Amino acid sequence: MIGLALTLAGCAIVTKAPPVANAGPDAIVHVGEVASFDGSLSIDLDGGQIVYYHWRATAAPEGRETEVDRVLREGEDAAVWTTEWLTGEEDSGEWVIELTVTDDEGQSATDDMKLTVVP
Ligand SMILES: [Ca+2]
Repeated sequence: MIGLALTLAGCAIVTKAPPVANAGPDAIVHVGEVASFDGSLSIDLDGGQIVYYHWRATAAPEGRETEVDRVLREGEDAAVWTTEWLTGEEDSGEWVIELTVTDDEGQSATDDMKLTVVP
């Protein structure tokens, strides 16, 4: 009975848990290509739903610093998306893209991925 009580107590703890963000693997794209992002492996540990995805740049190559903090895509349907623009020569270098997910209880989590644009 002690074991059962501990199990039930454990369940009580996880009935409300924050999500875990997964921004997907680091990626490399060539100039002239689109970039794809996949945050679909993000999960809510208590079985809830992730209701909002928010992607932004947190680091940009030299000369593109004005892009830092720019929101790239957000919304309930923004788990998986592809840029509507082609990368240009000026985008060459390393970017850090941060994904923030929010669950149905308003709790959030972040993860980031590195996007490298090569000529
Ligand atoms: Ca939750």
